[in-house]
Amino acid sequence: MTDRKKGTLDRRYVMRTIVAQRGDTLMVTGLGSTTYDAGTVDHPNTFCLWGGMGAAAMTGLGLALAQPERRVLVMTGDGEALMGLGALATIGAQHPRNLAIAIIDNEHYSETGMQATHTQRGVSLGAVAQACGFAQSETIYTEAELEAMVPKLFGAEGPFFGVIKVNTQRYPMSIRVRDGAYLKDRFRENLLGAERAYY
Ligand SMILES: Cc1ncc(C[n+]2csc(CCOP(=O)(O)OP(=O)(O)O)c2C)c(N)n1
Ligand SMILES: [Mg+2]
Repeated sequence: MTDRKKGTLDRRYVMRTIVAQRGDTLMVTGLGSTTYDAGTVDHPNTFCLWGGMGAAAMTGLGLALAQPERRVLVMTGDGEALMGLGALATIGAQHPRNLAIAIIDNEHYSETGMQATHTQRGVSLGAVAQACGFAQSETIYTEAELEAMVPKLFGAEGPFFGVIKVNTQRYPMSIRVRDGAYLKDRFRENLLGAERAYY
């Protein structure tokens, strides 16, 4: 199964559209661009990995298992997801109902110079997730499809996997808060309260 159509969606439009409906969802963003995209809509309920590659899905799984009453959404890039592909097998096996993963798939490693990723050569992350036993997996290309997918990211029985094909537009690599320890503490404190956050 291959994804041969080209993405035309704008990644920042995608991020804004999804975040606008997040409610109290806990979000994890992957390294590089998804963290920069989310930075434009920074939120204490967002934990950004920023520079750690291949760990977003596993971080989301841990959070989903630790917080079964909360919805958890991981938003990361195709390159980042490809680096931690085994995570999808573990998520399929664990089957957390409260976890969704959205891949911003531009078919490139954009931050490091736009090298092609495997998805440009026909690897379908959506098909991998499906084969790993995710409850649902979809690959989308259009605004209408995005509109239909957003409620599923926040409400469909998980694990839900959404591949969002975007264009190759690059944006400034900026992050408002650059202190990783602070970002971690802010996320924990917001989630657990100051009493429990540091035990
Ligand atoms: C272990 C590791 N290897 C390599 C890098 C360098 N690196 C930073 S961003 C990036 C590309 C990420 O690509 P993708 O996840 O597709 O994000 P996007 O295309 O949206 O920028 C790479 C290879 C890194 N940060 N960590
Ligand atoms: Mg990419």
